[in-house]
Amino acid sequence: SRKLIVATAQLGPIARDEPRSSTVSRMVALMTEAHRRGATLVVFPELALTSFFPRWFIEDEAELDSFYETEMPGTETQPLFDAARKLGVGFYLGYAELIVEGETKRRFNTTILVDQTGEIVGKYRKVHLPGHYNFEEWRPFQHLEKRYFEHGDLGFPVFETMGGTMGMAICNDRRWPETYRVLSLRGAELIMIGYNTPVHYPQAPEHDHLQDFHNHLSLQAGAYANGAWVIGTAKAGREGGCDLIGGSCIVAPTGEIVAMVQGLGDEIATAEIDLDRCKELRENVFNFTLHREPGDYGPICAG
Ligand code: CDT
Repeated sequence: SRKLIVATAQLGPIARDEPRSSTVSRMVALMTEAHRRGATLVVFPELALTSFFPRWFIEDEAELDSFYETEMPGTETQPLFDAARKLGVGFYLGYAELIVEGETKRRFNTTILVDQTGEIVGKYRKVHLPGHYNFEEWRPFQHLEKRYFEHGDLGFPVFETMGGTMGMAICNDRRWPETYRVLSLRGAELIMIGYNTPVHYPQAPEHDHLQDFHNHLSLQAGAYANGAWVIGTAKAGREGGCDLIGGSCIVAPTGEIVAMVQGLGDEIATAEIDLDRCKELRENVFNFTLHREPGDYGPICAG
C-alpha cells in the first residue's frame, strides 16, 4: 500500500480589502492544524489569497492588478512556503497569476503544487472558464472569469511527486468529465480541485437548492469513473454579499466521501488515503486498456 494523510483546507470568506498577510496567516494556521493531525499534503481553494473578485466589474486596472500575484512565492506568500518546509507539508494553492510579456499583460486562474520541501513541483492554469466577458446589469453579482483570465495554456499535466501521480483542476473544471479522464489517462491517482461556487446561479435560480448536490455529484462521479482519489476544497460562506457553498471533502476512488468539513468557515478535514486503492477500479471495471472504446468517442474531441 502507499498511504498518506491528506487534508482539505477550506477557507471561510475573505473580505475585499483583507490584506494578503491576514489570509496567509489563516492558511498557515490551517496547515499547522493539518500537520498536527498527521497530514503531509493540504489542498487550499481556488483564488485562495483574495476575495473572489470576478464577482465585481473592476474598471481601474491598478485595482484589478492588486488581486493578482506577479511572483510566486512573493514576499506575502513566502510564509506558506516556509511553513511547508518546516512542517514537511506539501500544498495546492490557487491564485490569480499575472505575467508580463513585453508590453502585454497575461492573466490566468492558476494553481500550483508545492512539495514537502517547499519547492514548486507543478503548475496548472484553469481550462474551463465559466461566466461572461462584459458587465451584465441584470445580474445580482457578476461572474467575469472570461474577462479577467485567459484560457489555460498548459493542458492537464500530471506530476510525479510526494509518492504518487498528482493532477490538479480548478472549480468549474470539476463539472466536466473530460477533466478527470484526461488526468487519469495520464495516470493521476489524486486529483486536487479548489472552488468558489455561489449558492445562487442567476441563469437558473431553480437550481440554487442543488448547488451542494451538484458539487458532490461531480466530485464523486469524477473519482469513481476514473478510479482516482479526489480532494475538493471550497472558499465558503458569505463573501462580498454573495453566499458560497462549502462541502469541502475527500473522495475515494469508489466515489465515497471519506471526510468532509462541517461548516462554512476556516476548517480542515483529513483522511488517510491509500493511492494503491485506485487499482480497485483501474484494474477492474475501469481498466482503460481493456474496456475503453476510444474509436467510438470521436465527437468528444470535435470542436
Ligand atoms: N469559480 C467557478 O468556476 N465557479 C463556478 C460557478 C458556476 S458557473 C458561473 C462553478 O462551476 O462552481
